[in-house]
Amino acid sequence: MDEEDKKEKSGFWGSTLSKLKSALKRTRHEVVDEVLERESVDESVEADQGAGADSHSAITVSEVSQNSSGSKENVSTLSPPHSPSQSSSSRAKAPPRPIDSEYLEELEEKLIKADIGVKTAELMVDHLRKEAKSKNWQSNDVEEFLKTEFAKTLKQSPNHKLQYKEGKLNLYLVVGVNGTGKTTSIGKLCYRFKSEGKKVLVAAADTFRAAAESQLEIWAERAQVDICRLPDGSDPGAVVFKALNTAKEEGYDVIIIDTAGRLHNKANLMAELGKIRGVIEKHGKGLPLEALLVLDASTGQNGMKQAEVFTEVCPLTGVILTKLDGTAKGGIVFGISSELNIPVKLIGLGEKMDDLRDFEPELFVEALFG
Ligand SMILES: Nc1nc2c(ncn2[C@@H]2O[C@H](COP(=O)(O)OP(=O)(O)OP(=O)(O)O)[C@@H](O)[C@H]2O)c(=O)[nH]1
Ligand SMILES: [Mg+2]
Repeated sequence: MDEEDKKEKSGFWGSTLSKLKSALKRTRHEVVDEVLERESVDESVEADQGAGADSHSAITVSEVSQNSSGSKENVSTLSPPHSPSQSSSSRAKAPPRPIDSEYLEELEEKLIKADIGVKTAELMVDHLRKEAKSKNWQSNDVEEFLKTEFAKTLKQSPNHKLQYKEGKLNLYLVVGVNGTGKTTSIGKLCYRFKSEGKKVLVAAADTFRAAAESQLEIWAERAQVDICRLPDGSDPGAVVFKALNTAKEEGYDVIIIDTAGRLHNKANLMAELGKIRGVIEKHGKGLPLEALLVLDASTGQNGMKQAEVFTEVCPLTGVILTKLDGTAKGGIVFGISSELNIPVKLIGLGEKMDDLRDFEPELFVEALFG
C-alpha cells in the first residue's frame, strides 16, 4: 500500500499519515531517533517558529511536560541540539555498532525511557539478541527490526475499531481522571457521529462541577447535538437514567456519557462510576456499550496505573489516548497495548473538532519511522 492509498483509505476520520507525522514529531524523537541514535532535528521547534496558525497545538521548547513520576521536566532536554539547516529527510544515522551486551543494555534502557513498557522492552531486546546473533546484524539493522516489533506489539490487543451497531442505541461511557480530555474527546466524538448522520445525545453525568456541564454544553452546541442534563449536583445515575429513557423514546442512535474526573476522594469517584454502571446494566441491558478510558499520553506510566484503578469498577473496552500532539511520551501506546491488553481505539491529536482519529496501528508505526 503506498502513501496515497493509505490516505485515501483513511478518509475524513482516519488518521492520515501526514497529520499523524506532524502530530507525532516529539514522540518520533523520543521513541525512534533517540533509541536508534539517529541525529534528529527538532522539527517541532521549526514548526513553532514557522507556523503561527497551528501553534496552539504545539508545545514550545520552554514548556514543561509532566513525566511519569509526576515531576516536571524540561522538554528541551529530551531533544538533541537543533540544527536549522537539516531537514527530516537528511536525518543522519550514527555509524554502525556491533550488537553486543553494552549496546543491548543501552537499547533496553532507552526503550523503557520511551515508555514502551518494561516487559515489552525486555522481550524486544531478548528477541533482538537472538536475531542479531544468528543473522550477524549490526546496529544499522535494528531499525527494520524495531519497526516490525512495534507493529506486532500494537496488534496484540484486538478490536482497535470503535464499536458501532447499526439500528441500535449505542452507548459510550467515557471515564478518566480530571484533565485528561474526556469532555473535549466527547465533543469531537459528537461531531464525528453527527457528521455521519447519527442522532446523538450527550449525558452530562459530571454533575460534580457546574463548569463541567457548561463546557459540555458548548461542545454539544458546536457539534449540534442534544444534551441531557439535570440541575447541578444531581445524582449522575439519574442523568444517565433520564438520557436512556429520552433516547429510547425519541429514537437516538448514540448516547455519550461524560463523567466526573475528580470527586472528594478516589472512593467517591469509584462509587459514583459504579452507580452509573449499575443504571446502564439495569436500564440499558443488552445495548452495545463501549467503556472508554481517557488517558493523557503525556502522563506516561501514570496512565497505566490509572487504567488498573478504573478497571476495578468498570470493565474497559478501549482507551482514548489524548494529547499525542506535542508530547514526547507517545511510546505509552505500546505499553498500553502490550501490558494492559486494552486496545487504544481513538487518539487525540489536538484541540480542534476533527483532531480525534481512529487508532490505526500500521499508520502509527509508519508515522513514527517515517
Ligand atoms: N493538545 C491537546 N489538548 C487536548 C487534547 N484533548 C484535550 N485537550 C486539552 O486538555 C484540557 C482538558 O480537557 P478536558 O476535556 O476539559 O478534560 P476532562 O477530562 O474533561 O477534565 P475534567 O472534566 O476536569 O475531569 C483542555 O485544555 C483541552 O483543550 C488533545 O488531544 N490535544
Ligand atoms: Mg470534563
